[in-house]
Amino acid sequence: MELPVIDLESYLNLSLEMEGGGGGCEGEGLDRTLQEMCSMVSRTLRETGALLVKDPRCSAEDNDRFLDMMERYFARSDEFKRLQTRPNLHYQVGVTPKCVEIPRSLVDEEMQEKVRKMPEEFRPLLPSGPDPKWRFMWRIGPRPSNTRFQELNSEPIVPEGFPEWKETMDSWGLKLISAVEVVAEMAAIGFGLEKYAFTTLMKEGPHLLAPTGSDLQGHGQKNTVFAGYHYDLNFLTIHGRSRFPGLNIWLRNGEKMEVNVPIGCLLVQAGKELEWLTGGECLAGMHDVAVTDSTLRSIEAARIEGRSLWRVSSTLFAHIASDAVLHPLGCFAGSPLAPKYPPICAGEFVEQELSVINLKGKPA
Ligand SMILES: O=C(O)CCC(=O)C(=O)O
Ligand SMILES: [Fe+2]
Repeated sequence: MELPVIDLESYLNLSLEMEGGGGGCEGEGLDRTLQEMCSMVSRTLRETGALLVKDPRCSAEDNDRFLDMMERYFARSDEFKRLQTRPNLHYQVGVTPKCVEIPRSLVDEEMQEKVRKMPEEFRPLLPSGPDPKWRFMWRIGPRPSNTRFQELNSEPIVPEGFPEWKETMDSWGLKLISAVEVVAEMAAIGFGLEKYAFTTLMKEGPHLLAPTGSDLQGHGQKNTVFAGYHYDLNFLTIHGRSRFPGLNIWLRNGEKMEVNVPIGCLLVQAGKELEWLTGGECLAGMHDVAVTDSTLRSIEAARIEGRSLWRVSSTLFAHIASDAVLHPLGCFAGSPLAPKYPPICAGEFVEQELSVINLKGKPA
């Protein structure tokens, strides 16, 4: 099974035409096409926990510029990178060194039990320790001036020798946010909710651009797990294409699938906040990142071409605003599973999730 690619440009154009008043039969046709595209988004998220999209505002060149800078950064010495760590701020800004982040499957016994019962061909590799990947955290977008969940008051960290850092992070991060907002609108329509049901809740959310850096030179052996089996606790995660494959997702039917992101496309994944808002209609997508046969082939190609052997993901965690209340929305309020998703402030939910993996500052 291949994930379909959703063209956000068609949605943007069609909704503009609709607003322009495509009346009568033509309007109904537009309406139907738009509805079908949105149903495709919600159906794919529900069945696979993931979605491929193409957004003309997020070009392959933008992604490359971001990856080039991050490859250069992660290639610097551990000693240099450790200058950007803020353990006292729970790594909420700056770099998180390798072997600090704890994947949920390492500490969640219920999850481990489920994994053990999975058929062998789809069973993830259970991690034996923290993830050997690095990560850089950079906040994106405005935060509320008045909130019950004040983020630690810290300036963003800019590594020395990277004059383009702020502009590159902000511009790529904001582009990814615009794309994820369109997906959120389409998903809301597809799930039968009001168009802005999700995006209103995302306003001033604690969004984080949080690229990972995995050293394939030092840890390039088959089956090395860079990010142990987990779900993301935020609303929707969006990534630009990585230069090395390795991300596996688990479909709702239990099958495992390696994701192949075509050039110029973005990958979106359903997080736990989306699961909450849909009362379990759309579950948070389980995934991991490991060295697979296709990663090995890409490593070989990169070696021959003399390219960087750092696998960079341009992960952005889009969140629901901390003060907004998570609860099953609209038609999902009456679903039989709704009692599993009682109302809770998104900020409190995030704190609760982080306390399980025992890392206050980890976003997802
Ligand atoms: O490195 C990646 O491609 C994604 C890692 C991941 O799943 C995460 O950061 O939550
Ligand atoms: Fe993840």
